[in-house]
Amino acid sequence: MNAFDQTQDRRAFLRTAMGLAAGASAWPMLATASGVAAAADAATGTSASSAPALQSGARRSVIIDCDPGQDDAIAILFALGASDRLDVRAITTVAGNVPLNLTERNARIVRDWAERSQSLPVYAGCPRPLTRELITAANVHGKTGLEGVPLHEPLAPLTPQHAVAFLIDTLRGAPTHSVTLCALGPLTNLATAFTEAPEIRNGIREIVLMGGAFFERGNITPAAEFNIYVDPQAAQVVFASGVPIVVLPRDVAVKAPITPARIAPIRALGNRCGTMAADIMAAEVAYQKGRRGVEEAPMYDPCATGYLIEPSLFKGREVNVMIETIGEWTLGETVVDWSGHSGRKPNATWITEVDADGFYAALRARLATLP
Ligand SMILES: [Ca+2]
Repeated sequence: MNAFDQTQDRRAFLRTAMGLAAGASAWPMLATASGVAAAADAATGTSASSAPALQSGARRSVIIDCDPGQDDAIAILFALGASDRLDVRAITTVAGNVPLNLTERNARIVRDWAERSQSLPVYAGCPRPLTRELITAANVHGKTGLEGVPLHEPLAPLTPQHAVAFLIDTLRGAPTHSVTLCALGPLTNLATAFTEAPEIRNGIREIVLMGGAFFERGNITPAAEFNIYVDPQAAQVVFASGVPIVVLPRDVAVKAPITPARIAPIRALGNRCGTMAADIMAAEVAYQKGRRGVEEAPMYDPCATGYLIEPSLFKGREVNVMIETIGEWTLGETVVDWSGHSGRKPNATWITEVDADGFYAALRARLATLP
């Protein structure tokens, strides 16, 4: 561990000691509202210059909660390239694919690629799942979490507030049903915020998340998908929250696989963000080729931002989803009542179909607007 990591670890520890261990009342509820407003202003300025078809009212206010992570990085760039549709107000990070000190650092590196170092705040959140030990996917995403691309020292620091405190602050002050949460990692930050301040659910328009598997088998165990498996207790809190949820599961990720033929037009963009995305996708395909002998990789997190940008590319069904939190062999399984046997009320829209060619065309078009 180098000096940078040690510093990050100590900072993460201090934040946790100040925040989660002591409860919401001890969290610094300082004036983030002004920080968010400044970020929103900057984002609006960006969109005005780069997005001619800006339509007022159609633009969603979004917070991206993530664990970058190769596919998170592409998902973030996809969202930032769609500033006519999405007002990305902040990135909150959580432990998942790699430990928190790396996910928050990687989020700051990705915003640098998009030249949003000053106008897009990054907050670090929970360093471990609610009750379980952290399981990472460093075998897939590499030791840094962003295997396949050169990494620089981030240009700007974290915003010094716990991500959960930021979520509570922001959602409390938000107009009713106004903020979309795009969740791309384990749901620990969201569950902690909902538990500490249940009233903040009122500020949320929708949660659009990547996670789960039903028609496809799991990817971390035979039964479970990684994001849900890492923190099933958190996932159950979120799915029981009553907030509208759209799920982009493995079922749809495998229907828009990354292939060399789909990487080529993105690489041909020639800009920094297109090249980074292409290099990451190539690393994902190389990993799958080594592991399974096939030259394609599932497209995970970008499906969630893709849904926010072009919902007409996706199809799904309103269903009841429960999370297995005690199973001996099925921990973290998403139990989807596709046929309505249970009589339980639908609590999510489960996406199963995507227009894959349309999706990659949209991704390329959005990456093209970035530096
Ligand atoms: Ca992720």
